Amino acid sequence: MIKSAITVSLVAQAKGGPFVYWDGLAHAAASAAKLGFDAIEVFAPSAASIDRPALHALLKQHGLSAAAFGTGGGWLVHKWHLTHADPAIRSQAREFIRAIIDVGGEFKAPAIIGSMQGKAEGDVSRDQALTWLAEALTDLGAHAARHGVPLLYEPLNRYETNLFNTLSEAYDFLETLNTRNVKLLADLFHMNMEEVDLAESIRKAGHRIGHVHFADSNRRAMGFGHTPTKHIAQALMDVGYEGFVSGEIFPWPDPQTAAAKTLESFRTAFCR
Ligand code: LER
Ligand code: MN
Repeated sequence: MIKSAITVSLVAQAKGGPFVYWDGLAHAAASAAKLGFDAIEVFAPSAASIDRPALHALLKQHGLSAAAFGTGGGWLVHKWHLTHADPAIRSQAREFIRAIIDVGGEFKAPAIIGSMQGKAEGDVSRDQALTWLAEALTDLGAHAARHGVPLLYEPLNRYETNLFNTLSEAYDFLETLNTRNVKLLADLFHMNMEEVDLAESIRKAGHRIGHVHFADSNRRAMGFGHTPTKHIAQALMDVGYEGFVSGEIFPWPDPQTAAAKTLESFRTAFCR
């Protein structure tokens, strides 16, 4: 069963970014449940900032799950990432993510490595950055496995990273790791910029896809841009995808309209 999710940001520094709800976990859970979502995806400033007992209670009260936990707060708040030239910063980035994996594990939800992958710049060559990324993903992927959840690696568009921009490049890289527990996050917004054919790329990545960010071509709710939703949904169903399809989008024209449009497009595309 493919399930629906919608994002909530608890990170003040992310203001203006692609997250739907901004007014805390209680507001997000109540709003998402009212519309009929299966889950919420949480973007928090740190593991410690997540009120776990409150989140457990809210999810239970509203009949929701946690779909995933973003780790990009480590970049936005501290400017840490996994391929930074400074070993102390790389290590802080890794421990920041490890702590979010531990919180996610408690909710049976994976952590996402998106902006925390960093990029090759200055004296750091791409080869060097990829060596550090491989070490970090192997370590953190094995850590996530102890909780019985995968770790999600997200290729980003060229303006956000020069490591991997497409699913197939990232797929080949993940195949070289000493763990099978790192899955791909297919963000349809990034893919719209970088892939030749989104549905075909999804078919090729197949079983490696562990999560989907459901965004239209302009990063608004699916249905507010020109992405061919039906083809993409068909490809996900054909490869037997069973995870969450999560609206990581701008809250345009307002959060509840964006969320409602996401769910309407989700149901049209997947519930047949
Ligand atoms: C994170 O999921 C993402 O898609 C990046 O663009 C960071 O915002
Ligand atoms: Mn994303």
